[in-house]
Amino acid sequence: MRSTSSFLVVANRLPVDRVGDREWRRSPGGLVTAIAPVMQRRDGAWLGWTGAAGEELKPFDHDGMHLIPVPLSAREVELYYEGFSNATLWPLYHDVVAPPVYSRVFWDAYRAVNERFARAAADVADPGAVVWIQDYHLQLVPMILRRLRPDLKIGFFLHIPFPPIELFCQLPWRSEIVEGLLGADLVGFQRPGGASNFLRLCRRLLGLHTHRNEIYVDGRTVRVDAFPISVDFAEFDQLARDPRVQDRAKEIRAELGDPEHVLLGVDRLDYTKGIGQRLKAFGELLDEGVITPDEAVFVQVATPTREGVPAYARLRNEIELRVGRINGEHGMLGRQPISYLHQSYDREELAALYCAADVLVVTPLRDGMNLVAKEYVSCRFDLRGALVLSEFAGAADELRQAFLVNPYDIEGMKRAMLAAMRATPHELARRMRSLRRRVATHNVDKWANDFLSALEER
Ligand code: GDG
Repeated sequence: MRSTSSFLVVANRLPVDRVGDREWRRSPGGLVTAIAPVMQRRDGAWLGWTGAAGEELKPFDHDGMHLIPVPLSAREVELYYEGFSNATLWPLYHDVVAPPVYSRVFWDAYRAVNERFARAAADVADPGAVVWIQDYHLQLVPMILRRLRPDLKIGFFLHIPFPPIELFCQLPWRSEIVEGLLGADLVGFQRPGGASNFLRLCRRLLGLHTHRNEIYVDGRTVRVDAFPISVDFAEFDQLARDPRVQDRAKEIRAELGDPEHVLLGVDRLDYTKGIGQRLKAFGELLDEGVITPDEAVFVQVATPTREGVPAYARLRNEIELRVGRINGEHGMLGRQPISYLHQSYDREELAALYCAADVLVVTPLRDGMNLVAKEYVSCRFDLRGALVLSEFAGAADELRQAFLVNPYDIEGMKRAMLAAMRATPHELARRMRSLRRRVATHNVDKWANDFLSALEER
């Protein structure tokens, strides 16, 4: 087996999930789909955690990818992953929509784990290799790795928003994080706003000199830019055209009682996603009699996530209380206005749900991009279906023909849901055609190629 590689991806998780005790399956999702071909072409390797605490595995090959496990103890999962990553950085970077926890114990674990990832990468990178580090879990890796291996080309991409300086500066370890990121040659963000927040922070907090989208630090320049991530348009388009998926979509509508309008939400059960706000808006439309439960049904898939973090357990209770109230007040025997599913589904079922839905409601309070919105658009080859989309999702920069909403404005959301339900087929087709053009030409391959070409130009 190879011991070094010329292309490395470093991410919190390996791109595989366990099936049974010994088998692995490639994780669903665009990131793996986009990067796998590059890995195969360049004989690359992927470093990350397997998802099981305390597990120490040797490197292995799966599905044409060379995978290098980085171990985490149960305590590190609690402090670095659930703690600093998901109870500190996640809320801080999402506009502080939940209060971030600032804990020195979390921070110490975050630093130690970042050091381990950096050392693991340094050990397996060929001279001059390209290393692509992913996301908020690993923001210290670029600088640690640069100190160990100044010969490498290092790129970093942040999948979540980068907050304005006024919020970021709450973080007791703000300078360390910024210095960590500055170890990269290229730092990529989802939106131009994230890139400019970071540039401003470098000037104001560290007094660095910047020119356009470059930062001068220790005799090097670091380039900062926006690279909006996307989905595999062709794959979703093809999946949606599959007669089995189309049949299943019809079946779903029948199971829901063939209402006039099916509204759909698909999210991890996360407090940034605005699930409560959209259900409140839908509930008020029912309360006011503007829509009836015969006419419109809301399907909310809320995939279980981060259940070890207390804020997520609280959110689950709040959402389930709200669903219970609305269904209790407006349901009938055997018919409920909200179908709430705290489960995850395979891709075919997800595509069938997208095809069955007249309106996809995506209302995050803040979201790096939101791939669900782009997946829905990719599935609607029939040019039907409306997208209600929060202006606080990165996707709103590109998907201008959606029904754009402010998720804090409940009246505005009610109006947008109604407008989406009542739009003429002609208007829906016009909007969907334009949305599809954008996603088809800006798919996940383009994202990966744009980032890697920019990195290699350095
Ligand atoms: C982060 C950023 C950014 C969901 N339920 C099921 C399922 N999913 C899949 C969706 C979609 C993915 O999970 C969710 O992606 P999002 O982009 O919507 O949101 P995050 O998980 O928060 O992702 C986000 C993204 O990173 C990429 O950079 O866009 O802003 O927060 O692909 O389809 N997939 C399956 N079953 C489910 O039940 N198979």
